[in-house]
Amino acid sequence: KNCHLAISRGSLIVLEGLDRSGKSSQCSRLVSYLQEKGIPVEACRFPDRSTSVGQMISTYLANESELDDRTIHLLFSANRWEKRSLMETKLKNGISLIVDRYSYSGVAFSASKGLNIEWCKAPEEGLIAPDLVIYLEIAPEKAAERDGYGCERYEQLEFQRKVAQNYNLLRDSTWKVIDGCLSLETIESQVREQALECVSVCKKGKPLLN
Ligand code: T5A
Ligand code: NA
Repeated sequence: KNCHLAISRGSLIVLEGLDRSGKSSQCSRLVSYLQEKGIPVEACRFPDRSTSVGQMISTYLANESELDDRTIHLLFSANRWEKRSLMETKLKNGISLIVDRYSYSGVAFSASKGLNIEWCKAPEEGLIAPDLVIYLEIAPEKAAERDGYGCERYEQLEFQRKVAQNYNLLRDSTWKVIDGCLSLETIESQVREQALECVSVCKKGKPLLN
């Protein structure tokens, strides 16, 4: 009898969308749900403001410092690179990761300042590729009506319109688009369905990709 002792790997599931589209709310709901189902899972988010790079980013987002557009772009990317090996270890140990923003945010936001999109993509090359990207689609005008909008640097209507256009250019086969204007509960159930399917495909031995 064949004994496969290798642990099946976890899934890398990313939530993306405009500011206030509901990503953080859905990430925490999904993590709780998978935990209840006994699936090993952890949450992470970018920017990760807990590191020294993350603190520079946080200060910039709060408009408390100024940085050159390319410099802040590379800091956002560095903030993902500093978590890369830990993420790989966790995935290989069977832990699924629910990630609040990833490279797509990095490219979509910086490109909206007029930086060349290919230049923006370059430093992201070699990070672990997500198995599933859930994009919460919302009109920029609708997002602007939500609580807390306008507090940080990029939360401006004109800018968010450009970000939405750039996200559109980044869509690939890993993306599932969900209407972000539905109720929290309706979105939650759609997110669950997509996540469970993804976890089961990865478990069956889908390789980890860069
Ligand atoms: N950025 C980020 C870059 O430029 N480059 C990068 O590489 C990265 C990673 C900070 C900024 O950095 C930029 C993008 C951002 O501008 P952040 O820390 O993720 O990114 O920003 P936050 O302010 O934490 O989060 P967001 O503003 O994006 O909000 P979320 O997480 O999308 O939304 P959430 O869940 O907090 O919900 C917002 C409000 O809407 C309500 C919630 O209750 C809440 O009040 N809500 C709903 N209301 C009605 N119906 C629903 N379905 C709702 N879902 C949520
Ligand atoms: Na958030």
